[in-house]
Amino acid sequence: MTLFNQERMVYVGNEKGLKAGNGFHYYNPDQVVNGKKMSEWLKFSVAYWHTMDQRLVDPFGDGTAQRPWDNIEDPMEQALAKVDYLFEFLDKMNVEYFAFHDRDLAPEGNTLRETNQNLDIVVDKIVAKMQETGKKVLWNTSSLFTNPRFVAGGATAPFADIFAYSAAQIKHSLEIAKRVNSESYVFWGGREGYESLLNTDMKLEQDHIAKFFRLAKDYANEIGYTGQFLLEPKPKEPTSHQYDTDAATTIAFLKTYGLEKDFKLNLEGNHAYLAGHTYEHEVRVARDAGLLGSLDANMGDKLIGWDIDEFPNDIYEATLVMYEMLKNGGLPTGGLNFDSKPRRQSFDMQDLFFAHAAGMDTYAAGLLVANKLIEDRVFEDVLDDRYSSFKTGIGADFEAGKVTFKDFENYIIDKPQSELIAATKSGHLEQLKSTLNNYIYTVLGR
Ligand code: XUL
Ligand code: CO
Repeated sequence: MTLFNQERMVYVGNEKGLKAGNGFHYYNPDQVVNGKKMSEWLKFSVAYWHTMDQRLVDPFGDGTAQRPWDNIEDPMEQALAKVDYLFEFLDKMNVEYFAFHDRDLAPEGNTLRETNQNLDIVVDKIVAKMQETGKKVLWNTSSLFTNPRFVAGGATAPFADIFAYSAAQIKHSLEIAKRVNSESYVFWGGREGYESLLNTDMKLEQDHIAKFFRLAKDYANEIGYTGQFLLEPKPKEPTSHQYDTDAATTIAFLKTYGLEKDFKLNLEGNHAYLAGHTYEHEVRVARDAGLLGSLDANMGDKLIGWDIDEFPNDIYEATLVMYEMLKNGGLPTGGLNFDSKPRRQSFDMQDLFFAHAAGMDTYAAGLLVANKLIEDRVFEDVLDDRYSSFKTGIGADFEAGKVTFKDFENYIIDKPQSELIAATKSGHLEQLKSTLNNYIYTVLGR
């Protein structure tokens, strides 16, 4: 069985030409960057739901892609064949990890018991393939949003039976996480939000989902599953108001309910756009809180208002996100999961291959540039200078906790405007952006 007429992807650099398609141009897995191999910094992961299951639908049209396994009529046979294709794809792409929802893997039955039985058959095969190949699961998750029973949410549903179903479904998913040794376990609250306050008890729903998360963690502890729990923020789509709107909201939720020791964040590029933030902003917020877990590496489109899950190709964004990742000391239990799909007009099987390569090269290039920026202390020196007035005088006294509002008043009250203006400095942003561009050109031009 072969997916592509393509050879296994290896690093070729740019010596044989600049046109993409014949190997990685920047992703060189064994190249050492700041003491670690690129493959250790960049734990790339293939998303089962996109790469195996997506047919490239958009909100106005059916899928355009046809996959070879679509021709297998029996749903379980098809589900089992997809596992073979996935492992071949991982091997050809030289990607070590994958990620999945429970429902990506196998068809549902009429009861949860039947559904679990279908799922377990496929998981058995996945476990065997993992042992054979050494491939790993970055994270798994559970779909509490696709089936109509989740019309009003799963863990925030106003219906106790649906809440019960959700809890039982996650229980089984955690058992799978233990079996496949997932490095993290993700919750994306697809329908955990609301459309209108007119029929929503927001406080009750949030209390419920917080208790749900606590029960999930308790069960993980009970069965000895030690992967990192992650919440994945998104501001809207499908509900108008998702409870996990952005990194800051999600951190506030975790702290409100005392869950911050057990959860970190999985941050996605396109979700940041939808929240009106840059990707690097979201990653910075999580890093500053010590809660950066993993990255769903994709990007949005400023011209389109919905979540398009585009494969990353923006070197500027990738550089700034990799800067945050390096400053975080890496992502101990996380990686870069391509929650991404080719464009609707890129429907060939080969496009799956090109799309992943584009994403991997973009982040590899971003890593190289970010590492050089840090080596040269480009932003660090700027920040040291910009905040230097807090290192001496009144600023240092304030930092040491020695200054009251009265002291500030005494200190400042007679200073003339000219001295206050003299205390400010230019931010030199254009020069700094030009420096950033120079680093991108120069590091990648080598
Ligand atoms: C949806 C999304 C999900 C999560 C996993 O926008 O990002 O695919 O990553 O449920
Ligand atoms: Co995602």
